[in-house]
Amino acid sequence: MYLKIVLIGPCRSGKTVIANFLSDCSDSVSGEYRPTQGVRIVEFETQNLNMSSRGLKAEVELWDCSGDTKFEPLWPAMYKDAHGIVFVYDPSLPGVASELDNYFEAFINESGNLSLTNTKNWLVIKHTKNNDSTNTTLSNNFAKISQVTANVEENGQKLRSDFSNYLAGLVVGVRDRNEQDELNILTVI
Ligand SMILES: Nc1nc2c(ncn2[C@@H]2O[C@H](COP(=O)(O)OP(=O)(O)OP(=O)(O)O)[C@@H](O)[C@H]2O)c(=O)[nH]1
Ligand SMILES: [Mg+2]
Repeated sequence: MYLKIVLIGPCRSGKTVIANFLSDCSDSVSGEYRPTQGVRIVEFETQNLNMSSRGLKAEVELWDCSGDTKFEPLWPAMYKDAHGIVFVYDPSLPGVASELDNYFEAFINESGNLSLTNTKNWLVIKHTKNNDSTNTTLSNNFAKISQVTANVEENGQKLRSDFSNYLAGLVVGVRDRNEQDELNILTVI
């Protein structure tokens, strides 16, 4: 099974660091900030997901998107045919709540991608890079979404397992939808 997942959120929130970590490209965080130019796609296979998805493997295509609005013309390519969306934010950066609302509007409300309107296919990662205690409250758009807190350096294992649970849910959802599609075809025939 193939899954396309979009990673979006403000600049400097750590999307590239998280994408590298989850795809096993890198376990270390280098201090140098290199903004993603447009989008970068990393691919990996899921390993052991949880019980409900036992036996199901997925090829994950993680779209590590730039948070810069100058790349807005690329947004339609980013959300097209995506199965899931992961919002990443750093609560210590200013203005992130309204930036997240902008992505929400474009990727969920206006994209026309039905998979992305299903709250089960969303994940919010609150990424705390340092021990800054500044906090941010997200708008009501995000009230129903499961939110996890991550810190790649201090507890990468937790991020891996939270992400794995999210993937397991996606895999089961996509499988059920495929089965339903097959049933629908059979009843038409
Ligand atoms: N110490 C520490 N630094 C981090 C961590 N995550 C990200 N950083 C740093 O924060 C900066 C931004 O991280 P990126 O992952 O490049 O941010 P991004 O969300 O991909 O940004 P754009 O590509 O511009 O949208 C870089 O300098 C990273 O090294 C972390 O967990 N710990
Ligand atoms: Mg990046």
